[in-house]
Amino acid sequence: MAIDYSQLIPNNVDLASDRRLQRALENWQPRFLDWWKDMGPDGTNAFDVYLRTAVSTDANGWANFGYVKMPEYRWGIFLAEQDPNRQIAYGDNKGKPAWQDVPGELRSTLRRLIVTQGDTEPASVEQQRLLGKTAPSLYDLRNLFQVNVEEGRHLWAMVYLLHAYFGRDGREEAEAMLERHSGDPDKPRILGAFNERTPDWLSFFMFTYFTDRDGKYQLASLAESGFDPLSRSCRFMLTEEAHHMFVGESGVGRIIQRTCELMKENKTDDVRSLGGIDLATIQKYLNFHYSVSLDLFGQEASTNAANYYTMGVKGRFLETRIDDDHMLTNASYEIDSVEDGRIVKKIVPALQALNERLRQDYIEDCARGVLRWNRMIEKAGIDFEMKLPHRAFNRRIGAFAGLRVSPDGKVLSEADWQANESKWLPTDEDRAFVISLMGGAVVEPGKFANWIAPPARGINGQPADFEYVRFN
Ligand code: BYC
Repeated sequence: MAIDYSQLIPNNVDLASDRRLQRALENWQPRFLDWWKDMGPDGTNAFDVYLRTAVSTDANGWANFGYVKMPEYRWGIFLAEQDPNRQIAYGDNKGKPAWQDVPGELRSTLRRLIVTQGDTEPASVEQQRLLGKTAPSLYDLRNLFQVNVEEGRHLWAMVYLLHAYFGRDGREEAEAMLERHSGDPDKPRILGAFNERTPDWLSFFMFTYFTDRDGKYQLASLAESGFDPLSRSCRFMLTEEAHHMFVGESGVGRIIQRTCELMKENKTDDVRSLGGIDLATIQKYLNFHYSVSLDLFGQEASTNAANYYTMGVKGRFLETRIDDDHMLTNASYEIDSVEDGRIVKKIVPALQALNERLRQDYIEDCARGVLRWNRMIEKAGIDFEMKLPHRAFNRRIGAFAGLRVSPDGKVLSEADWQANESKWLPTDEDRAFVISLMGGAVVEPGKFANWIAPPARGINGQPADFEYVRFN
């Protein structure tokens, strides 16, 4: 399905046939652009960036690369192709045709989920606003900007749904998306991880590895929604998300590779003195970003999640591929829980455990990349293993919030936690060190900062020394 680029707002939803909706979105567009200029990548409006833009929503629609000034990026409304026979796959409405409009009784639930999803997108752009100033290469700078414009487009995807299906409430929510800001004490973003800072590139790569991966799992669950326009929006967003996780995995991998090179060449563990990031510090950043991202899945036992599923609003990861009754009324699921200050296994109704089940899918996915990083370390002949900490480590949401737990899952006294925290989570000194490595941006084509290895290949078949960003 081709995208109509002749319109002010590119789209594949025949926006021109609904003048009211078109006008409402055209009204929101300049406010979005103002927000981009104020809160988006700082000082970049004149840069020409080698970006990828969607020209159609099928698998081949992504092969379109060219130089774009970011404020001129064609943010638009792209939904995956409609399946006219699509049925709701689970819950009480299983087997009924997917809804093309919002059922009245699900209005506030759906609006809330769409707002929560939408809120994360501009939040991440705000978090990454200053990173361009310390980019380790033009290649990385371009990848950051690609991620940023696509998060902007994901906001458009949710704002379209709010405008098209939720009337005045939806329009107000769309305005509020540009009024809340990451870390703002008065009007913060909705979910915790999106109010943390992303002050350096190690944090950025960890964020795109771990937090964008929450995006993958949440979007995949919403892609199972009985509300078809939401499902179709999320399915297309998932194709964009994959690149963000690639940036994360390869970014962390390249830092590890460089660290291993420095260790081997100089026969020392003291990588910091050589201007690299030691493996122990990388592990601490991993611990932080992973645990903060685990919180994004919500409570282990959640009646909200049970209701979403029963109503047909939010499914499981790859719902239709799961071999069960897709009702779960009699099923149970084992979760970790806390009793008398101890972590214990508990069997709960499967419907209540859906957040935890999604978190489990996510954990297994996270582990695969860690395995690949460990293979690199092993290949370099270095005796160190990156590990995902226990799911109860450093949690603020859910059963483990407030409990002190070590990375290997031991419940600790407050005093033991205090005595060890600096070994497990980045300290102010660690953060200051990592930031100190990231002086000015490396802007010479083909050059890379000392603390990161070049990528295995360039973007779209271009060489590593391609001029991915022109500063003008
Ligand atoms: N922070 O029953 P529960 C992405 C609240 S990332 C603050 O577990 P539920 C991206 C919760 O709202 C994907 N509050 O709730 C990545 C509830 O409040 P009420 C984002 C939290 O609804 C990188 C209460 O605690 N998308 O796309 O089952 C870059 C009870 O909790 C948090 C989505 O999240 C938290 N972490 O689960 C860019 C999908 N967790 O009712 C983009 C949409 C829970 O007591 N959201 N609470 O007032 C959802 O599906 C659900 O809202 C959640 C929470 C899974 C987040």
